[in-house]
Amino acid sequence: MRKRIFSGAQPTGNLHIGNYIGALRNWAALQHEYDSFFCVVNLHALTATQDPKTRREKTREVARLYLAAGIDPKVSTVFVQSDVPEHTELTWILNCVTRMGELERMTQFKEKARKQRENAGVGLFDYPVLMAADILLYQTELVPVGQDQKQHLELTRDIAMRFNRDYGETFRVPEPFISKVGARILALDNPEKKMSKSDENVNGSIYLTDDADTIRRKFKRAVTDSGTEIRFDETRPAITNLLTIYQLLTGRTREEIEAHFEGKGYAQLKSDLAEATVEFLTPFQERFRGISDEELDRIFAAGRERASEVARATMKDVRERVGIEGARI
Ligand code: ATP
Ligand code: LTN
Repeated sequence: MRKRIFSGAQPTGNLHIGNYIGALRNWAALQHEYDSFFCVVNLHALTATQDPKTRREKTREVARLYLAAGIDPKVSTVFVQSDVPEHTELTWILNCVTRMGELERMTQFKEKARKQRENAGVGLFDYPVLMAADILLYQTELVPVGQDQKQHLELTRDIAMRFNRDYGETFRVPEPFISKVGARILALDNPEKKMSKSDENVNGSIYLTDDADTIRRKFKRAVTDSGTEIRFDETRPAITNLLTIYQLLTGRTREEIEAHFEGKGYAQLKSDLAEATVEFLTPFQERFRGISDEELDRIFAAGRERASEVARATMKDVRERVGIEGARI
């Protein structure tokens, strides 16, 4: 049997090139090697404020972006989290083996709750447990994600190991897959933060649906470091970020890129980067627009069926392990 991968993105905001480079790109590359599950995590999106209509539309949009990024529904299972109720059922059971202290240490929760601790939703606090349930339900081997999800993956592993210790071998303990280059693309307006779809400043991100003029304008405004040399240099995060985007969208090597920009200025880098991004996103957006509603419905229906099959088998085992199989046998 092929080893499994599972990953997902939230249908909140607009997906950006950071999401593509850090996640979607790797999913598409790994799908031929692994039995792959790609989920639109709309239950996670409930932790963000969003009206139901937008949530519904974004769920479909995110799935279309998966497909545009090269995820092939004939090869991979593409589905919507809320279509498989086992995700929430397992979350409850895992809640009972997860500790408050573990969730309190999650940096994403700390950042998102900020000073609003008392008013933060319980869902936001519990978010990593739902994520653990997503992963463990499918007996996942590998989870391709960006750097920001590393801590959540470590928690998932701890929960799996604790459950296995207390109730017997039930879950496969997953490994993160975080690529060495591009796992943390930085915001264009502030290289101290990651590019984020919940950032209110839209100029910090290149969205996968941005048009050519918007892309050119955003890169033109991008913050740069002091100095003039254009090369990969850890001590100059802004330039290195722009070069990394260029590297991963064009597929050129670092040496080629540094040679290409030798003696050139920041303006040239920004304009070449904008053109490379437009060149990449033009066919991407054509694929995105080319997916009909009917096709998407068929993909979701097939995905739901395949995902449910695996999720039900895991839940049957889990229910027995914890002794709640009851009348459902
Ligand atoms: P938000 O910033 O609003 O929390 P997000 O941009 O992190 O959202 P998610 O849906 O939570 O979006 O993430 C989808 C995937 O993209 C995850 O695997 C995440 O690690 C990855 N990712 C998100 N931002 C970046 C980034 N700036 N660079 C690389 N990968 C990223
Ligand atoms: N928390 C993730 C999204 C996510 C996920 C998952 C990623 C939810 N469930 C399972 C990998 C595996 C994020 O990117 N913010």
